[in-house]
Amino acid sequence: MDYVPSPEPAPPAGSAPIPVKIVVAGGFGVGKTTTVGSISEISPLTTEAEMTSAGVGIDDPGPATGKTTTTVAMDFGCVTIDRSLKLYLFGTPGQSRFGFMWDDLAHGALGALVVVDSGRLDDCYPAVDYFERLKLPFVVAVNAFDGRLAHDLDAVRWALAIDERIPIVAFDARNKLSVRDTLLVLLDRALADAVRSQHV
Ligand SMILES: Nc1nc2c(ncn2[C@@H]2O[C@H](COP(=O)(O)OP(=O)(O)OP(=O)(O)O)[C@@H](O)[C@H]2O)c(=O)[nH]1
Ligand SMILES: [Mg+2]
Repeated sequence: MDYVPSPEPAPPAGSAPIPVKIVVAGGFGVGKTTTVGSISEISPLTTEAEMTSAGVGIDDPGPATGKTTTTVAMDFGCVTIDRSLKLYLFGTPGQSRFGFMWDDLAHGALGALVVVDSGRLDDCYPAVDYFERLKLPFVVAVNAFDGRLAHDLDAVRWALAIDERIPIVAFDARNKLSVRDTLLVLLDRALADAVRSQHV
């Protein structure tokens, strides 16, 4: 008789989903707050402050975003993936002067979504580098501003020297399903890393 694997045991009726912390990180103005807001099933907590003339020449969000505010502490939102899993999303500030907050926000996280704007790769390298050094599972999510990428994914991987084992995907930060699919890639990645570490 053929072996039939037993199905995943369902969580006991009424049990709460397991909470999992995910960081949404990346450079200035790449779409982190938008990402958290698109998927969150609660009204996201944001800490936006008006950008002032003091940031001119320092904070450049690119020509076309119409960006007038920036995150000064964090974004927070959550999304239930299924009966057994609920993700708590913590968005980082993007400006490098708030970099000291990243360690706290990454503490205890299962993984990170590193959001990238393919038109401003210079701003994106530090985030990739940070998570490589932290050894936290991460996925590089290239935000297709206005539905297109300034460079294709292979070029972005090359330019940011992203290891071939790190997944890189294109997504739309304003689209809930696109953000969900990207988070699922991250969960797959984190699970694969956890399984691999059990076998070494
Ligand atoms: N056209 C377009 N605009 C976008 C997209 N994603 C974000 N934006 C806009 O880009 C700007 C920056 O988005 P945010 O989500 O605030 O970026 P952020 O990474 O949180 O920015 P900081 O917190 O300041 O680092 C906002 O004006 C958004 O409305 C996109 O996919 N397409
Ligand atoms: Mg933000």
